[in-house]
Amino acid sequence: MPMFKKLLIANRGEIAVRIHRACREMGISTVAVHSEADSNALHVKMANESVCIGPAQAKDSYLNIPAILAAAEVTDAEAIHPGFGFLSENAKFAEIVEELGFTFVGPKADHIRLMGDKVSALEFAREAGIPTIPGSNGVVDSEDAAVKIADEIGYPVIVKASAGGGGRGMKVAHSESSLRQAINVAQTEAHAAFGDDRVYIEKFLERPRHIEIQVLCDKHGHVMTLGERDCSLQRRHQKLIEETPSPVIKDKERQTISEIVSKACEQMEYVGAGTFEFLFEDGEFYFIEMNTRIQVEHPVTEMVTGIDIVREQIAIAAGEKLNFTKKTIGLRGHSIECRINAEHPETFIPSPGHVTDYYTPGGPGVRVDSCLYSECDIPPYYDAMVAKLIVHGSTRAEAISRLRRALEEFVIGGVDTTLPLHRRILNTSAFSEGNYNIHSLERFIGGGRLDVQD
Ligand code: MV4
Repeated sequence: MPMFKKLLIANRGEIAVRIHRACREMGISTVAVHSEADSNALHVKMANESVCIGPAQAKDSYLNIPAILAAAEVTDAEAIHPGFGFLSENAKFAEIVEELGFTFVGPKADHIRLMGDKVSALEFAREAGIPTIPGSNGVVDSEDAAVKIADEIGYPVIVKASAGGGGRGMKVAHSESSLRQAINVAQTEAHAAFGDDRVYIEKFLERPRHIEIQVLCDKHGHVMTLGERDCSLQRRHQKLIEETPSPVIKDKERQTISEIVSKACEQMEYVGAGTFEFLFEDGEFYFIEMNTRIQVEHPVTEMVTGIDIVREQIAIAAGEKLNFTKKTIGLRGHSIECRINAEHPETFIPSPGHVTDYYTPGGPGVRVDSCLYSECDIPPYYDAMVAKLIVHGSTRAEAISRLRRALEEFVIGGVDTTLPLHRRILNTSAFSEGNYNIHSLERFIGGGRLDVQD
């Protein structure tokens, strides 16, 4: 299969810019799509062609499947890259794209569907030998069934919606009575939110870290694992800082879990970029979900592997073979990413509006992926993330020094941003020591310490 001549980018913001960059380096012409609110957006200015696909609200534009397909049709695009969010994990969209004769840059629709349903994802993981958290091993359909399982695994337990994921539709229960209530509330909420009331339960892990493994798989059965990312520093399931390697993962642990996910990918004949999400506690990995899209935090993996993951996604979609000699790539140095949102650094109130000044840091080991430019406007309709600052160093200590320095240089004027919060986090000894878990950031924002508490 020859490489695409033209690719449509079904997204906006920094990831649309990121995809454009990969395309240009591959000699591919790009089509941007945009809402009426994004006519002056950077991804539109950069693209070789652009098509307005509807009003500002995402449901009328970036989620408008007929409009996006029409844009691909009229511009003669051969492939569609969905980025992240929006239609990236919509199995129906992937299916229609392919039915109409375009190439979807991503996995097969069946795999998107399999992983979108958390009960089926867990069932697959268990069968493939990926470690999971003790629990119901499937749907729990009554209070009594839930109580029976909780008595076996012990409290606390967590009730999760099968159609949820990313933290939506979860309830923790510390006793039989709270579990009975949690089951009912979770089922009702899941039915209302997703039209699917199936829930399952797991032992609740109290102090885990969030560790994820990046994979790349081609259409010829080749699988590569690209190490882990530690994404434990999050607030309300929105990650703020990600790094690789994780300060707590030993080489042997990485090797073992990488081999397990690699075999699972081979077994399912997965295609494209994917991420296996784990909770990691007391030296053990527990699978929670798989993401079948490019992720926001992919650049830290690119910095330590030297692999352009977006380029590989496109090459894989075009039918090329991964041309790496090792299944598990060597990792060089350390990388950290700060997600910079246009929101107040303490209240997190969104701060859309006019950007008056914009100066990005540079120098050794510094990368900025952003959709901002001086005098641009940040529309109020979409995600608040406007820039990612990524650093690389030969050691974790060097990466931290570089990140502190780059955060000092970064100027975004006219709107509130989370830059001051990042500067504060980078000045804690807990971050320097790598001493944090999934709860640390929320405590720190509440005025407490970042350190893991016992
Ligand atoms: C858990 C858990 C503790 N124990 N499952 C939240 C998002 C979703 N992907 C899974 N999540 C969790 N599942 C068990 N059995 C704690 C969380 C969790 C979490 C996980 C990753 C990153 C941030 C988190 C914040 C709160 C709770």
